Amino acid sequence: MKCSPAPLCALVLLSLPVGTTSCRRAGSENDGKAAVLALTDAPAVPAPVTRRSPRLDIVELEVREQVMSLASGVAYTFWTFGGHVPGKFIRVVQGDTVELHLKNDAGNKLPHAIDLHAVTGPGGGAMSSFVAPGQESQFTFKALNPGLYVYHCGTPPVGMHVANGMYGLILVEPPGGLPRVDREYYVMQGDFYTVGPHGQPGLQAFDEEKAVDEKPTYVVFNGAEGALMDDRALIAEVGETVRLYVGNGGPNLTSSFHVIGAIFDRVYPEGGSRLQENVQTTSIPPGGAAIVELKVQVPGTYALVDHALFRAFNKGALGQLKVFGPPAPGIYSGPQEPRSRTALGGRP
Ligand SMILES: [Cu+2]
Repeated sequence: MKCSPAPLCALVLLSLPVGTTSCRRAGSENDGKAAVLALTDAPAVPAPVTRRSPRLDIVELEVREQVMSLASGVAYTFWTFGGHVPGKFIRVVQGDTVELHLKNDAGNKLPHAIDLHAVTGPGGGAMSSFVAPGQESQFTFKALNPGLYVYHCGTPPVGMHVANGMYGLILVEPPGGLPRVDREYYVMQGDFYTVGPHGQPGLQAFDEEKAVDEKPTYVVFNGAEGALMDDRALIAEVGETVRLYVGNGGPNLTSSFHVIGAIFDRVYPEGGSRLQENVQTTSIPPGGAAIVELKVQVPGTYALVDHALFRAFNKGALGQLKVFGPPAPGIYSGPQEPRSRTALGGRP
């Protein structure tokens, strides 16, 4: 066995399960034995995997309760997996064994847990991972089924923990990985419930009655109004194929996910294995996900929306995909000077 750097290897061996003899190397996918996964914050996605052989993946998540921006001038106390909403993106391969470590920051007020929909086992890991502030829990599961799965907090009241932002995605790729694309992004919708009305500035408290009534104040992508707008928009170049890993944390609303001016060439509905083609709007339930792919062919700005449109234009479920490159007038002209029917050879 060869390890580098040596101090890391020594540290790693101390904490590996019995029978494991490999080093833990952050982000490495080539030794086929074990690695600490490199996790990403949305909209970034970890690098694609090409492995065909399973290994041990060590996932380290830390719960943080922290005040962040929900909208311009609006603050909210989010509960997070890793300091952002949605939580860190986890990428493994079918057949991998995942050793999940959940730390609950000592500065937090509440216990938390994680229920991953990629787990086959009671509670999706929620009871095994229940952890008090300042403590760490651990459990291990085998990623039996490929697909795109939601994870979320499993501590009662679960609805409230999820409403405060405790959700993310785990992708279980088939051996060898998904077909290659040019760009991949991580987008996750969630609905939020504040005591103050939409746009009221200042620190806003959670409104349980609105949550129970399923009347959100905000519906957003990636944890905040404007998280995917302007200089934070997703980007691509003409001719590229873009894959979006789209999740819905809810806790209540089903998303009618749509990109205005684009057609999804391929969708894996519900994050499953079957392909659907040529889709305008895909339905993503709370606790569900979809993989959507589109080849961008005309430059410009495309709006990502929940096509329940008052959510998009009045509650925040609006993002942007900016496509750069040469015009493609054969596909889309842009504004034209109207021609008369006479000029077209028709009768006036
Ligand atoms: Cu929680």
